[in-house]
Amino acid sequence: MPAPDPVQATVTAIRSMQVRGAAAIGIAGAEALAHHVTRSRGSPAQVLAGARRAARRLDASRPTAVTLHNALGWVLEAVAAEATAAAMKDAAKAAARRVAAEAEASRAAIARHGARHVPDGAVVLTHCHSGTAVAVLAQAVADGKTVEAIATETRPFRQGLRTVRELRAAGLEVALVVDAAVEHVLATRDVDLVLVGADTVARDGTLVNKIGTAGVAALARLHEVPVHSAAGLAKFSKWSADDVPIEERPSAEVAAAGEVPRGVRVLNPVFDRTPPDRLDGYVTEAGLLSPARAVRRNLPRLPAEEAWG
Ligand code: RI2
Repeated sequence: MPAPDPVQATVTAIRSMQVRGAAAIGIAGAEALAHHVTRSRGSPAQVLAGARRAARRLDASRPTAVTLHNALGWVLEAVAAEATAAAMKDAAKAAARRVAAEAEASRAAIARHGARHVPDGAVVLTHCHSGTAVAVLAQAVADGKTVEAIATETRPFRQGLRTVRELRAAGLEVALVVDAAVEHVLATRDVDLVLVGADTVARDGTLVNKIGTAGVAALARLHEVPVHSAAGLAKFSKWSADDVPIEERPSAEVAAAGEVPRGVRVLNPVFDRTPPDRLDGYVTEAGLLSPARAVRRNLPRLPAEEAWG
């Protein structure tokens, strides 16, 4: 029996949301690409061409989160810089290891910086599941603070259930609310901070994140509650906000067959765009920065598009 194709296995895992969360998708993509390169045969030109084809297949599996595109770009850059097939294979493996190590270091740095902006006794509203935002809140508790989190359910995939499990295990007081309760929560509770993750930060500082984020941020502005997004280098992108593709997932995630009458379309856009003027800042590896400063700092560090050929 032929060995399973590592690229197809990862594409399937990402498409089916077995692997989800922007950072995790990037790490999985880089590993699959490196695995593919180590198995490829032929001349250096053939290895590079095969790597680019595999990278394009992986890249299409979740179009919105730029972490995948960036991670694949870093591996391609490393492969393209070598002159022999053997060196390309070593470089791909090393680059994938670097992507994973940097993602871990990035999360730890963001947790340290972000926790400083979570006051003792704070009530923090969060949306969807972001491993990075969870790390910030867990760090605040590890620093000795008492923190209460209110997490949205996040229809239709209900990532909020994972958020409440992880936050509770980290020692926070936790409440779960349906997405439609956000305004009521902001109107009736002293919420100190809205903290979310990021899938992509566009070059004008627009945050592309789980569907509903833009509305949560608008309501937070109305109630004068600061909004932070936890976003490390791998989340930044040279794309303009309008060029960030918004993934549409299967309608069955929203309504099962037969639940709506024939002729009714069920739309399932899973991300939206929050303009930078609705954000107080990005918590990055360098601390809490305004959207403009965060972009200025991170844009020059992104992989060059030329690596894609
Ligand atoms: P971390 C998630 O998307 C959420 O939108 C979350 O804010 C983002 O990834 C970042 O997650 P999905 O994969 O990288 O659940 O902080 O659609 O873990």
